[in-house]
Amino acid sequence: MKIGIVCYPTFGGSGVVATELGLELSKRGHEVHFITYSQPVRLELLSNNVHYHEVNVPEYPLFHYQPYELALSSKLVDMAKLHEIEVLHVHYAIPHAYAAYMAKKMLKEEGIDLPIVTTLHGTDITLVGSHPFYKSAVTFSINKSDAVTSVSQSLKEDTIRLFDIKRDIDVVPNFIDLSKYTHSFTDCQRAMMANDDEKIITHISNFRPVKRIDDVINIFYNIQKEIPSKLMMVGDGPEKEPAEQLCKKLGIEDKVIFFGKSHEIDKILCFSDLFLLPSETESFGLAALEAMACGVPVISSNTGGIPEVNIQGVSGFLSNAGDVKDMTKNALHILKDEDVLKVFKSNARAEAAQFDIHSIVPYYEAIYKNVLNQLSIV
Ligand code: GMT
Repeated sequence: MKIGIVCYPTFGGSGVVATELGLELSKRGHEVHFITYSQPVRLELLSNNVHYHEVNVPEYPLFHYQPYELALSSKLVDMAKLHEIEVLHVHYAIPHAYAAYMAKKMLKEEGIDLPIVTTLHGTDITLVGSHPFYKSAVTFSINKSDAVTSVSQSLKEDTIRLFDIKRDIDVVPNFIDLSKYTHSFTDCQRAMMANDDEKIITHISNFRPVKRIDDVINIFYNIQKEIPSKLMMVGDGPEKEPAEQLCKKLGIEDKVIFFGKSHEIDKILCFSDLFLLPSETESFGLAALEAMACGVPVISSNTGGIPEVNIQGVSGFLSNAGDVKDMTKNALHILKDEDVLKVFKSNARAEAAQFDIHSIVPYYEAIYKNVLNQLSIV
């Protein structure tokens, strides 16, 4: 199949999932065309089967807001015609599903049918999409897609609760290529980060308020009072600077390393003992899954789709968002006893195996085939 993929090319989970999906589809013999405003961060190798088309938005002083959706839908029309793209898979409803619908309509005028598959990722529904300023357009774009998927059951339920949805939503969970996370402990450069007697705790995110970064720091503050430990903070965003200030205020700045954005999260995770994800809401929690794939247990909140990934008492523990005390207690339970830690590490990896890329990607292929079959029926 010739598949177009639209996504945010940044470090966010939706862009990572879209990129990994495209790469896997190309390995399975499909021709994949990424159409985005810059090269997706995890798209390093282009090949015969993987193409990248940049969407450019010319600056014009009349516009207070440059019309990205317009440029994207024009580019989608041009690329669909030039490369005979058969299916368009858009990740993150805003504005991708909307631009895709416009492209579909324009192509229809020329006698070309282009089915649209929309994958909902989380904030496009729970935080941004349900805002009254966007809601009508998001509802319309979801209802007009030929197939809609959500990355967790919880997100599907949120979508049905928040919008007037008139069509089915298939749950296709996020996935991970386990073979990329198979470092043995000796490959890891642990000694550069911590002493042998110190535990390594890690958090990875885009440092937005929804991630509750203060909770990450406060949980670590409590842990390090009882167990020698270091905190690895990976990523960047608006809450990073306040977090650095909080570490200073608490006198733990020597124990916390802020890496910024990293292309090597697997290397950081491979020497980690515990992962913290106390988010206010999280439709799936891809970062938790990546940690688990590296054999790192997870202390998280119990919101959204996290309980579908992190299993209570097995791969880690879940608490109410904001319950720093309970999260600290659970973290100490795992970290204080080497035997307990070993069991949680092994469980985390075993749970992650359910989300192996090779089991999940065929669901998307089936959805593409289905929307193409529907075209031939009509
Ligand atoms: O977490 C973010 O703020 C980024 C956002 C995104 O769009 O990349 O993540 C969402 O999609 C990820 C991939 O499906 C999910 O793993 C995250 O849980 C989800 N974030 C939220 O729901 C807050």
